[in-house]
Amino acid sequence: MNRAKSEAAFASAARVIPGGVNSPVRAFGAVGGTPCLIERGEGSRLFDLDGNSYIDYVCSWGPLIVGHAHGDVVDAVARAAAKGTSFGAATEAETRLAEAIVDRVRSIEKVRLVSSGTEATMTAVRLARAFTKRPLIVKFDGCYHGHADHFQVRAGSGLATASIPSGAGIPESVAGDTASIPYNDFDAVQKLFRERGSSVACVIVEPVAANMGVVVPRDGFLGELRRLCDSSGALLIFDEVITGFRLARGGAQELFGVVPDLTCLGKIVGGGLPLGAVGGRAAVMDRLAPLGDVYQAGTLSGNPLAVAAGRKTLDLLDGDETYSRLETLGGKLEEGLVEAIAAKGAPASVSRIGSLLTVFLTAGPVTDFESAAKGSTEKFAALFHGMLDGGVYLPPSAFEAWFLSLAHDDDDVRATTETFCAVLDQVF
Ligand code: KE4
Repeated sequence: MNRAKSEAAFASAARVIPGGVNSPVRAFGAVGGTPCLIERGEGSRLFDLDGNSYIDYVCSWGPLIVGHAHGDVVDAVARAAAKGTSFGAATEAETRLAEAIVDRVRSIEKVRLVSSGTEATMTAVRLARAFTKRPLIVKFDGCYHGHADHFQVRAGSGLATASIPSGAGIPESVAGDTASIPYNDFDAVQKLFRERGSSVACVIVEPVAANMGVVVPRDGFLGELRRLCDSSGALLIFDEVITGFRLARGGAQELFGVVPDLTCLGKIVGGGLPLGAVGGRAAVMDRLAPLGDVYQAGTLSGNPLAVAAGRKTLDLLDGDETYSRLETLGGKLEEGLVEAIAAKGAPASVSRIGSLLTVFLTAGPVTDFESAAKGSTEKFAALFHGMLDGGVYLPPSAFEAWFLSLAHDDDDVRATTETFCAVLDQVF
């Protein structure tokens, strides 16, 4: 594929933007080569500056579950923009979106709108520390909760991709209050609570991990976290920035039947515009200023355009068929990939739940970050570029999820699996 215009444009970007990108995962650091600069998106496809078209499995890392440039979302944003882009004052639209979130997510009685998933998770942890008067955060290796200081301890996503287990610039005095243990490891979490339970403010967990690749919780794992938090007085925080409104109308907590104290949302809730949310029990949420003494603020929190995009996206997900369609399409894609792997006899495996999936270049099973990291990054790079040249845009990292949308169809799945089958021959 000719990507001359992207290469020239990326060189310009790199002169004024660190690494040429405004978020590290967009760089092709782990896979090599020059990132495609995108001209536009339409439905399930991206188009780069050179006019190349790709079936998109990044979907802006999850938000675009109804597809790129959905007419109803674009119209909603345009109508909101025509009335003004930001007021720094309350609007009814924020209330309507908050009501829509409360209606969908059973654990949320009150919700605060913010501008990113990181702000949501930061606020959730601050609330937990204030509510419990304890310092310790428990997270899981390979899970990613945004780039706030206290989360950058053996985190997934871009930190794992760039092999930066813990970011520079974070003093031990901060990182020392974060304990990171293996995901799905009952013994490790029970041991931690035996030894330090009285100091634990919260356990924050991706109810389905998607930042080490997709790793589903072992049976009973989320319930055990709930039990341990209840017995110790710690709060359970579900980071549903990826899973929220994707795995079910009420998120992963609806699917697994475990109720957290706080839920963090992002991505889909903003419909592709900057919006996150933190919600939960009123007794906890009411500690937020101006009611309480936990301070959180944001100039553009609840921005009218992001609220319009998010509300329209949630409305579009309300069709009866939404989640069965995503499940069916995800199942077809998984089936095609598994068949190709079996036909090749390749040491690879597919991990999927609903419209989230990952191809691990290791036979598996993959149950945590250590097993996820067994895949060859060199072979992943070959897979990534083979798929890209075949017109399929995968996340440029072995530690991310492939995202399907309602705009993907059977033709996309067929083209993807055919390309995958051909590329496997180049990889193995
Ligand atoms: P943001 O601050 O990027 O909106 O959200 C942070 C975040 C929090 N929690 C989870 C479970 C997340 O996955 C994320 C962000 N996800 C990454 C990709 N896996 C965002 C992509 C990027 O960093 O550019």
